[in-house]
This record gives sequence, C-alpha cells and structure tokens, in this order.
Amino acid sequence: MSKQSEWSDVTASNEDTPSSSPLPPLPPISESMASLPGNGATTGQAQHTTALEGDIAIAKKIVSFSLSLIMIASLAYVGFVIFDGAELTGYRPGAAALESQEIYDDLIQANKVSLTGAGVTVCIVDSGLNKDHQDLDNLRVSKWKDFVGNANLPYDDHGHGTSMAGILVADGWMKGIAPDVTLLVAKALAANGSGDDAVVAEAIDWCAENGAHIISLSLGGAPGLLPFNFGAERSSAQAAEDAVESGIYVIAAAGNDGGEGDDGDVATPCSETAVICVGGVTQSGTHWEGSSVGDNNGRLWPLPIITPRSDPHKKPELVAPAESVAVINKEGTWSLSDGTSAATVYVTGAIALLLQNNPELAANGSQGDISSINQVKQWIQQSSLPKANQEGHDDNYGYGLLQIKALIEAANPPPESITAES
Ligand SMILES: [Ca+2]
Ligand SMILES: [Ca+2]
Repeated sequence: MSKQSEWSDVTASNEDTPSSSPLPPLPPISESMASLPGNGATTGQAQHTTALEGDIAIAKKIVSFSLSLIMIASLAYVGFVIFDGAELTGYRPGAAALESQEIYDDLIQANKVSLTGAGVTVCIVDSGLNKDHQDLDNLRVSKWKDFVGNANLPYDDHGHGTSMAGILVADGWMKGIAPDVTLLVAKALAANGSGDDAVVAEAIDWCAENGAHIISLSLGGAPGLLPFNFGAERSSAQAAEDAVESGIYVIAAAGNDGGEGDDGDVATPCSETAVICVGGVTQSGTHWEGSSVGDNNGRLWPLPIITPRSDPHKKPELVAPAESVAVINKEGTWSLSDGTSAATVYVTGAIALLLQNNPELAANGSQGDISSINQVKQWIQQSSLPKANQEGHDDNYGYGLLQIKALIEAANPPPESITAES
C-alpha cells in the first residue's frame, strides 16, 4: 500500500495531473528487474512519464539482487525423503546443493574456523522470513518488523529473505556461516521482491536503533542520478552512511547487471564509501559474469557523477559465492540460486565471526565509530585472495575472494617475536 502511494508521489508531482487519476500499476518483478539500467528494455514506461521522471522512478526503486526468483526447480533438488524405519523424519537436499555448499565453504575458508557468531547481532533487510523450514528448527528471531504489511509475526511472501537468512543461520542440512548470531529481521521488500528506497531507509534505521552490529542488504537500486536527494524522503544511501558513521557494519550487494548491459557502477547503497560492497564468484572462483563492475577512477558523465575511489573503499571491495549457491527456500526444500545477494550474506557471516572473535571491533550502542570499520576494510583488502595475476584492486574482482580464516588472522597477527623469526 505505502509503496504504491510513494510510487504515485513521484509520478504525480506534475500539478497538471489530477489527484484523482488512477495510480500507475506497480510493475511485476520481471518488469522492475528489467527496468534496471542494463537489464533490458523499458518499454511502456516512456508512454506514461518523461524520461527524467522515469529515471527518478527507477532511482527510487530497490530490488532484491538475486535470480532466486526463478529458483531452479526446487523439487529437483529435494533429493529424497528420509525414512527412519517406517517413519518419515524429513527431507534432504539433493547432491548438487550439498556439493555446492561444500565447494563454497572450502573456497572461502568457512570450514577452517570454529566460530559461530554468538554474541553478534545481525539485521537482515529483505522480503521477510519463513521460519517453517526444517533447517531453521533451532532459530529464534530476536526482533521482527514488517515495513510492508505491519504483521506481528515473521512471514515471507516472496522467498528471497528466507533464502538469504538461511545462508547465515541455517542449522540443518544447510550450515549457515554464523548460525548463533542474534537475528533481527526487517521486511522491506514486497511479495514481488521490490520495495521503495525510502522504506528500505526506514528499515536500515530500525536495524541501527535495535542494536545491530551488522546490517545485511541483499538488495539495491540504480545509482541516484543527481548529487542530491529527490524530495524530502530519506534514502537508503543516507541511512547506510549514518549507520557506518556510528560503527555499524553495512554489507550490501554489488548488483546483478554485470557484463555488456552494466550501467558502469555498483548499485546503491553499496556504492557508499564505507559500506562493504560484495560482488560474486562461480564455484571455480572466477568472477561471476552477472556481478556488477565498480567505477573506481570516477566519471562526470553519464550521471551520476562518481568521484574517484581510494583504498580500502574501492568497489566492489570483495567477491563471494554467487553462482548456483545452495539455499533453503520458503517452500521448505532447497534450491540453487544465482546472485550477488547470496555473496553479500557470506560476507555478513564472515564479519559476524570476526566480531565474535574481536568484540572490540563492534559498535557498542552509541560507542562505535567509523574507524573500526575502516580498519576492518583494510584487513579485507589484505586478506582477500586476488585472482591470478591481479595487481591491486580489480573493478570486477574487488580486492579478491573472501577468505574468512585469513581475515580473522589479519585482525589478530601473531606476537612480534614470532613474526621476527619468519
Ligand atoms: Ca552496475
Ligand atoms: Ca570511470
């Protein structure tokens, strides 16, 4: 409801438009994905709005960056039903999902640390959460807020949020990266997987107000076209900046418009300086072709103006699993999913493990500040694994592939007497 009226506020700002005119229909998800620059045609839009109005509408639209909308026929990956004697005790994922989990855990060193994220509070802003999955049997959601429908109990009418949460906290066939975190869930994306930028901003603020150490954003929108905010509404970029200024880690997706159709930079809000922006890799560790490129030497045209970026804030900062990632789904089974959405949650999990090991790096209420985040980003730069022959930052591959053990070691160097011998 609120989303429709926000949408109409943008397009009805022309005073010639009678206030009683019907709202433009909300595009189905396939269309709003397609309307992201680089993802295809924007047929139809030009009939209703001027080019600038259309651009503004796009800039105010946030979508979940995952192709899990078209999750590979989940039933094919259920595998088989488990019988204990004659009794049905559950289902298990198919071989492809289990194999994918193992490959990626190995690739990012998730299997080389024994931390679980205990004591760390993570807030996921997405389409919600369906807790009924058997891999979430032990999950307790600490706080839930529905910015779309105002429901008191968690639900997920899209599925993206459930799949993303599973990468972090599943504890069954799927093993989340940090299953013991304290979980906050904000539903800001609607049943079609998209939402309004101002609503996402509200959700980010809620995460910060409710004690999040880390805010995980598997979503994004086209970069703002002008160097100021449209209207009086708060943007997700502003909310993310305020969160990092207070020492809260914000992890966000680079976007899935990689390749020829790329708009030339990562999405908002991951484009914000101190936000950690995550691109994607395949199971062989190569750049996933759908993962967005970062513009790090800056540009004046086309808008938006991008100022050159410097270490350790070049975009994307790093890459993580993004192709055929094994996820739980809201139907209660398992799927394989593509997208920088998934990659984002892997990095969220890694930072949660780091903060469990080094709680002094986490914001403590209002005590935190951005210096810890800048420090951790330097460690990300140092510890991530570059691709072959990579020198420095790569616009597609970032500083390299997430290496969880190496990241924690970078933050905890051995005593000097030992390093002196080596
Ligand atoms: Ca892009
Ligand atoms: Ca450039």
